[in-house]
Order: sequence, then structure tokens, then C-alpha cells
Amino acid sequence: MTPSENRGNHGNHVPVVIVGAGPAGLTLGNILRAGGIHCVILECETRAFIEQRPRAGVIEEWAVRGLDRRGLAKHLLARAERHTACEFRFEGERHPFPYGELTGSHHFVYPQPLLVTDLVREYAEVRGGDIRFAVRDVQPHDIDTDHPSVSYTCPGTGRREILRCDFVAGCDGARGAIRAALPADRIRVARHDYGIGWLALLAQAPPSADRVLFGMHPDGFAGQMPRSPDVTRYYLQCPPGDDPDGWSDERVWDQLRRRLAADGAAPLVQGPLIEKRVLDMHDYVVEPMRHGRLFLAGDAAHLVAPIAAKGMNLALHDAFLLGDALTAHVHGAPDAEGLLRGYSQACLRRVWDYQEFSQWLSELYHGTATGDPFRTGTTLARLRRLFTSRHAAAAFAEQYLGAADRY
Ligand code: RFL
Repeated sequence: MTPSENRGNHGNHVPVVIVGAGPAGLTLGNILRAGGIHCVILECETRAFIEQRPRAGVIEEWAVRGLDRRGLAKHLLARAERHTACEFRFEGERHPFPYGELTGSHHFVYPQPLLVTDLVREYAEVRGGDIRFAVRDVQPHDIDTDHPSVSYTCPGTGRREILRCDFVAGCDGARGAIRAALPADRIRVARHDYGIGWLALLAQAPPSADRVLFGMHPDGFAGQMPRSPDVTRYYLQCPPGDDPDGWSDERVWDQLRRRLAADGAAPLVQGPLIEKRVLDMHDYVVEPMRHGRLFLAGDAAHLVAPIAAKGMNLALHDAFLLGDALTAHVHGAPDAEGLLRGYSQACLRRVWDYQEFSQWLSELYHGTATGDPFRTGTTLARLRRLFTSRHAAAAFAEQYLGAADRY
């Protein structure tokens, strides 16, 4: 098949089938459409659902620049807040950390549902992309051949449909169908369980501070992440598997006030809690991220606990690399095969770096709540080092922003 034949839709054949309309799948779809490549995105939820599902908010500057270069950041750049500092609170004191000054780089804060809304609109309404919502029972087939396909049940007719394709992109998140369909002897899944839970909360209230707050307290970690002028995310460390119903609003605010207390800190701005769920902190990495003509991207390939706010950033990184490699392949670019061959390794270098940072940060957040005087001592030393050593501060800032020159 020549590259030009390959670009179009021939009957039920499409060059690329993307499973999952999260940040990874939608960014990939948009990149392919910009290259004039036909693709179909299959999503098991409705459009309204994915445009409201609350999750991430912190996006690294390089990721926003990557979206912008691909024409995908217009609304984000107009509406997102820029953050240049965070604040650690421990032993009853505030310790502002100006990472922007240390790196010349910053974070953007833009709720994930807004990004998903922008990406769906751009893909479906501007770039003419084909996206099918509320599909069921998605299954990949013949992934070891040059002619894979993906079948699914159409929600309208209840009929089983099949899309033949050249490539399958599994962008269907942590509980998706594509990774699960890979033969276990073809992949290695490395897992890490922190043995810690976080009660993830969304408050219908303005942020209590204009920056991210990390509270290290003997009762457990607490965090505050601004999301928008009237919605704020909070986290409270809790036992893994804890029941969110055991956390009344009163108990939540009481613990947040206690764990984020510090001299000179403004009182917390309370509001109704519109989300309350317990996340068991764990990570995994699937290697390799490519199997013949099937590619995994985003949470389908690697999960980083929200400890360091990295997951969506990694999903975008994968989508950039995969989108560029598939576009080069379809257009017959000379370096295309190298890009496809190198995809997994190029993604995994950043993935493992972020996983390591997440582990390191976990000890910083949770060490003082272990009840172990030795770990409390080393954690406080680690925290103080950020404010006494220029080099330690710069290294932290670089990792926090994902701003290293190379991965
Ligand atoms: P997604 O976003 O999960 O999208 C996958 C899509 O696939 C669909 N799907 C299927 N479709 C068809 N058939 C199937 N069988 C399917 N199974 C699933 C799903 O409905 C969904 O639409 O994966 P993607 O694109 O890889 O994006 C990953 C990010 O969503 C995730 O890493 C972040 O949300 C993680 N995360 C954060 N990341 C950051 O970079 N910065 C943050 O500040 C940040 N905060 C967070 C977070 C994750 C959180 N939770 C809920 C775990 C805060 C929280 C509380």
C-alpha cells in the first residue's frame, strides 16, 4: 500500500484506530488529522461524561508548548493560570518555594475536563475527525499481523462493527481493553504500591492560597491545588481502601485545617465538597509500549500516582511522539521507521524519570506521618535541604517541572 492510498478511508478500513478519548487519544487524533490522516476514535463513555470528568489540573510548560506547536493550546493559553511557586508547610511554618525563579519555567493550571472539551471540539468540529462515543466491548484482533482490526458494539444498533486498520493506538487509560488483550508473555508490567491512600476532594470554593500547598504533618499529608476561581482540589492522606463515607465534610475540613496549619497562613476557604473519593496510591509501567502495529499511550501504558501531578503530562508526551511517528510513516518520511522503532524507549525514559521522582516525593509527603522517628528525621532533613541548598532546590524544581534538557 502506498502512503497516499494509506491516508484515506476505504470502506471499513482506516489507517489508525485510536481506542480512548482522553488527553492521549484526543491529542494523537488531532495530530493525525493535521497531517490529513484518517482515523477513528472509539470511546466507551458519552461526550458529556468525558467533558466533565474531573481529574488533572497541573500541566508542565513543555507540554503546553507541545500542544501549542500543534495548534491545540489556544483556549488553554487564554484561560489557564500560570504558577511559579508552591509552598511547603511543616512544623507549623510556611516555606514558599519559588520554582519559577530557579528554572525560568512555570506550570499551567487548566482543569483536564476543559482540555478534553477543547481537544474533542478541535478534532470533531474543526479537523473533521471521526469519533464514536458510548461504544461497548472494544476488542483488538490480529495484532501480530500487518492487518490488525478493532471490533466494537455500536450503541445505536447493538450490532458488532469491525474496523480494519494499519495501526491500533491503545489510549484507553488504566482500566482499558487494549493492554488487557496483549499476551502476558509479550509484556513486562512493573508495579509499585505505596501502601497509602489519598482522599481526593473537590471543593466548590475559591483556592485558599494562590499556589499549590503541601502540608507535611504527623497526622498525614494534606495538599491544596487550585483548579479554577471557584473550584479547588484538596487531598488528605488516609489508609488505602478507606471508605469515603467515613469522611464527613466536618471531619475533612477539620483535618485540612490541622494539617495545613502554619504561622501567618490565611484561613482555608470552605465550600461544598463535590467530589470525595479514595485513591490507592500505586504506579505501573508496561514495557515495551509497542507490539507490532499496536501502540500503547498514556495511562494504558503507565500509571503514576497523582503524587507529583505527572500522569497527563506523560500522556501528552506519548501522544506527541506517536502522532509525529505515525504521520511520518503515512507520509513516507525517511526517518519514519526509526521514529516508530524508538517510540517505546523515547517515552519510557521520561516515564521512569517521573516514576522515580514520584517515589522520592512520596517519602517527602508521607515520611513524617509514619510514626517512625528515624523516617521523620530523614524526611525533615530532606525538606530542609530544599531551603538550605541551592543545588538541591534547583534539582527539585527541574524535576517538579519536567524541565531537564534530556530524558
Ligand atoms: P484517560 O484520561 O483515562 O483516558 C482514557 C479514555 O479511554 C476510555 N476508555 C475506553 N474507551 C473504549 N473502550 C474501552 N474499553 C475503554 N476503557 C477506557 C475512557 O473512558 C477515557 O475516556 O487516559 P489518558 O488519555 O492516558 O490520560 C491520562 C490522564 O487522564 C491521567 O494521567 C491524569 O488524570 C493523572 N492526574 C494528573 N496528571 C497530571 O499530569 N497533572 C495533574 O494535576 C493530575 N492530577 C490526576 C490528577 C489523576 C487523578 N485521578 C483521578 C487518578 C488528579 C487525580 C485525582
